[in-house]
Amino acid sequence: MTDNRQLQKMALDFSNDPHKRYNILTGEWMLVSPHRTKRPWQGKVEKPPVTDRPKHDPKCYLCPGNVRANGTQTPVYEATYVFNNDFGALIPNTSKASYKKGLLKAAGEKGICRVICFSPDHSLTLPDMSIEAIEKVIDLWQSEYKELGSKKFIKHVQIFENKGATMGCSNPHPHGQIWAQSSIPQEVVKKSKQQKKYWRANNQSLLQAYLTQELEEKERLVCENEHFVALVPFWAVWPYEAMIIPRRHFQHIGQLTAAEKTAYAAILKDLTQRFDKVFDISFPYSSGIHQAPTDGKAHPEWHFHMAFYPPLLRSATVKKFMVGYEMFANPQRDITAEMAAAKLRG
Ligand code: H2U
Repeated sequence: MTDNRQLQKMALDFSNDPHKRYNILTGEWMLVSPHRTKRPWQGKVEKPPVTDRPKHDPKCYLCPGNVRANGTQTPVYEATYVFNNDFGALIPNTSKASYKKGLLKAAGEKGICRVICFSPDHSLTLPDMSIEAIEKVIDLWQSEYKELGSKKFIKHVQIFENKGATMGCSNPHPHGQIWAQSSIPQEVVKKSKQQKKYWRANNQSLLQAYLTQELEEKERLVCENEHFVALVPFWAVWPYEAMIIPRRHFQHIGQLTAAEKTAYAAILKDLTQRFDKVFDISFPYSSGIHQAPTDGKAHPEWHFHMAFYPPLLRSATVKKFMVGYEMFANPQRDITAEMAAAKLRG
């Protein structure tokens, strides 16, 4: 047998061989190049300056009692506070007309954008907050999903958080956003399609089956409690990408039991605390909740989950950029999902 044929017969070594991995939720492939972690340059390990933030910043528009850009006064709220984004990317009163001319297509998009303050305390981030305080954030996510989702023209409610200046976040006050819109955005369309296909063929949720396999294999698990598991998905593209999956199959945040709500708050705290320990800084990320669209249809295939995409790679100051090959071909990563999970577990 030639050397080449012998190589082809050998099993894949995830920790050394360049390989592709399949994302079961989107149906897309990504590239893993673990051998590159052995290259001599491992990046800087400097700590950025420690930023001590006051509990109340008179210049912060999200702090209780302060004034927003449009002159509205933020009330003296005690736990959470939500308001319509003054510069929303989507607005409710706009044309829904569609446009088609030759090959060119466009369509009006209606929506509502909101900003959610997680806490009146300017100095905190989610991992610093108590489980009880995080539960109040979940309460608000639930009521917003319900209220916005019940509007006839809203087909999808995207709840997310951009944390840290590295992620383009404009204000360190603990906050997240909601963009609700009149069509289903494309990441959700992809995930709906993949989950539906699996549900129809197996009468089981795709993520339920995936979670069962990950709980057996263990190497990508980060932390878990009675109702939720946090893991680095097999197909993760961001260095410390993670996903929170409920053990029970339910479609949306409105279906959490009281015990599940507490467990969800606890795992949010646990995972985000682990992130902060990776490089000993407040870890930047974008996180988002993926759940059933609010288009009035039943979505038995949907399995609620939350994804975290943190950009930091080698240190507090070395960030991964999705550029070059990743813009023109596929996402790619060097450290494997298994290495990242081991670091987050540790
Ligand atoms: P980020 O910091 O996550 O980008 O979000 C803050 C949002 O707050 C941003 O979308 C809004 C911005 O439009 N905002 C207001 O609604 N009112 C203000 O007075 C300032 C910022």
